[in-house]
Amino acid sequence: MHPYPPSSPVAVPDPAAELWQSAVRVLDTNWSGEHTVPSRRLYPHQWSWDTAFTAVGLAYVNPTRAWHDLHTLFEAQWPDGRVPHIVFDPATAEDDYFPGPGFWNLPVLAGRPARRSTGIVQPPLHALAAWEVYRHASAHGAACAGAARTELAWLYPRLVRQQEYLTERRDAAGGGLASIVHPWESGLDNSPAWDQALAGVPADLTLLDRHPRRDLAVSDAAHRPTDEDHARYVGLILNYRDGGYSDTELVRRHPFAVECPAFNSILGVAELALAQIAGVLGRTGDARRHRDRAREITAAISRRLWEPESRTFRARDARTGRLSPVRCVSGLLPLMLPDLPADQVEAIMAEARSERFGLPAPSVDRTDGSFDTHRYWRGPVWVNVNWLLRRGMQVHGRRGEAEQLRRAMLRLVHEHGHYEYFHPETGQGLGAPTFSWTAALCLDLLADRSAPAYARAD
Ligand code: 2M8
Repeated sequence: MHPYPPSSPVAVPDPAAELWQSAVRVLDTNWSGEHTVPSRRLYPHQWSWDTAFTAVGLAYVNPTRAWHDLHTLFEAQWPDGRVPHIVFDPATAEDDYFPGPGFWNLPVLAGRPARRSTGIVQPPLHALAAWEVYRHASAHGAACAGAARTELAWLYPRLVRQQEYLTERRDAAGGGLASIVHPWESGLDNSPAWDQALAGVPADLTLLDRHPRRDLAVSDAAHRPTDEDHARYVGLILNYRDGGYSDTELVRRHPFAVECPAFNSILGVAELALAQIAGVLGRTGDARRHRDRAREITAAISRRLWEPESRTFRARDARTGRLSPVRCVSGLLPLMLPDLPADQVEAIMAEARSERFGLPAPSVDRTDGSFDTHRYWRGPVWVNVNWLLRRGMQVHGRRGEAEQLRRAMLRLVHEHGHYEYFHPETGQGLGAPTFSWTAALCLDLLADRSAPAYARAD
């Protein structure tokens, strides 16, 4: 075991104290000895965007561990800049999680990191997380700020390479946005936002005989993706893997390439966080360049992912140019971008308050035929995306709704526990019961520091 002591209890007033302490216990339980896992049974390795969300909460109770988690993730960064969506724990058996390291069968690349990983990515939330951990440390005196600045200096060039990989190699359609090559890259795995694009991907069920599902051994099948979708997921990995994880000519060579509004909004927010980090590191020119990039990404989202008839943001199939017909929570997340045109900000706020969503927002429009109260990203409420939505409300000065959402999330977790996701009508906890990002973000919501309202880039 790594020698970190358990996180120190922090005195906070009731009734928040009970919730705070339970969140800290979840984070301690999910410490593997080398990194934080999302949950012990279902997800026994280190996940990419989970690491970022978890760091935001660890900043309050164990900042050393927050930096350590970011380090272990970025130590597995590929030479081309991609940060893998899972870094495998060598102490965990191959068949404890599917698809494990053997299945990914990484190519030998010059300078490839020693740790075994997957070859796909997840939303690049790490610059924002690093900025939040630094911001917290810098409020605790010069010594803390100095140590945190050293961490930022180590991470900064790696975070920049992560952005370059996504903006250069993943711009499959050439329109200025990154494409995901697998639904898992969105983090919103089985969202109906991918159904139209996935319809063209063969669902070869014989793949499941050769590669049995592991998730169904530890969770309810009614909550997880269907076998058909799972077979498509496996087939997509095989195609990408057998192409050497190359991103050249993706649209021609790979059957799934989609521009997700949430993924690209996070890409834009990462540039704004990098601008702040560059400022702390005294890199004024770089800070300006990051702000320009954020503005360009925002403009591309506004232009390419906006569906004018419904006045909503949708996922766009990079191969066909078609927008997804389903309204999903991912379409609300461009709100995080401070330079989003006012008209689109208003439309997102109206959508979030409407009967289709409401606060906290379910993962899918409640009135859509694909809405499913139990199945993972096809209806349930997730704390992480609502936390991002709340940041968007803060960025645009929507204090009333941001506070309403904060209270709704805390009530959900207080009443039901630190679950992975929640029934969108009853609030019942679903999925893994002691889930890291729910606990970590709960700490941030309890502390309720006002998020930095990134100034409009000028
Ligand atoms: C879920 O995804 C993994 C695959 O990456 C899975 O279903 O096995 C998603 O909720 C994803 O967003 C999350 O990062 C991961 C670990 O919590 O679980």
